[in-house]
Amino acid sequence: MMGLIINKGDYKMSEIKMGFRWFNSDDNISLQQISQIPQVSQIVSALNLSAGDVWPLDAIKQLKKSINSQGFEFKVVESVNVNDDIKAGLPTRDEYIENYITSLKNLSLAGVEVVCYNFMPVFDWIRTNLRAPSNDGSFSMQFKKAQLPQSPLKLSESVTETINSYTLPGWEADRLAGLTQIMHKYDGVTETQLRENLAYFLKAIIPVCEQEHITMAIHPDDPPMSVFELPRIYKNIEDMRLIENMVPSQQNAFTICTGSLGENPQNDVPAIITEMMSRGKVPFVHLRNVRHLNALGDFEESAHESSTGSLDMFQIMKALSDSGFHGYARPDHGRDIWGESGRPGYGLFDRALGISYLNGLWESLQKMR
Ligand code: DNO
Ligand code: MN
Repeated sequence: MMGLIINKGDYKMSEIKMGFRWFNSDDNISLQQISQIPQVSQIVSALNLSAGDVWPLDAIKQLKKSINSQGFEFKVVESVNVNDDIKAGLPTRDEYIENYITSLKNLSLAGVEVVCYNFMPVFDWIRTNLRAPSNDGSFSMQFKKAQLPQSPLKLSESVTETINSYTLPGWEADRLAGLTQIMHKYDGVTETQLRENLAYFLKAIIPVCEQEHITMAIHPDDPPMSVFELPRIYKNIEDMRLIENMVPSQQNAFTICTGSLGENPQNDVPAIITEMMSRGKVPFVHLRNVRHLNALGDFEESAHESSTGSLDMFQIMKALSDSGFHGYARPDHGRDIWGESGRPGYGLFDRALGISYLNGLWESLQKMR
């Protein structure tokens, strides 16, 4: 009879600390609602500040307090956005880097361990349709290269119509007003130059991260290709190796976003996980599926289940489990289902379904070990 008792400690050789992204005072979802999803221990959040502002310690502590008061930990920040002057390598970058360092020190004082950021010029992730209807009455996001207009302003007009009062990151009204000017900052900035600018930034901040025990986790470019003729430098495993070598340090690491990398059918996501895990470079993962529409890189965001998309989520979870993952994870974008129509990709229902599915895969993998 004793043999039937499964001692959790026997199979817990890997551990996934599951989180949920929460947009703080800008979110229509409450922490209490999130606390009703089984097995979520982390809130992944950020202060709603402009890229380049210092994150004040008081405000961080207040955010932490509200997160802790619902029984969650606040160990992962997403994102501390990098000002365009740093990405474009302008002379003003040093001032912004100083601010960034102050923010990192304050985050460390509040117990934050992982900082997710991205190095995409001008925009964050981009889609050509934020609310494409499916036959079952759900809505999902799509990217079709041929539908990308010449000008980003045209895209913003067409996509913002569909998303109530929410804007995509990087598409805020005040930024759009100065968009032409921001785009001009990148005149002549090639991929090589952008890489040099990332290296400059990392060389300044990673020694501080080593002291403060903060791991930087860069998020892939989404989609993993150049858009609006802007350079993009985290699209595949080759790019990741280049970023790793800019500053060899355990603190210079990656957010592996299975959806963003997996949008390119050429990217073998389980292999990327296995290689980067072998060097301890995966503190944080975003888990989501995508459905490839063709070989050009067009895609639609599907539900998390393998059967609904092009990625094999079992093989992805297995790669994490087999390589001894002990980090933080969260479901990424979901569809809009059951009449929900809030922030694109970040509704409550489909992400909660996603977590339950991912946790199911994880439990089986651990018990089978
Ligand atoms: C896309 C999303 C993004 C991501 C930011 C990170 O896959 O996860 O919103 O959070 O680009 O800086
Ligand atoms: Mn992601």
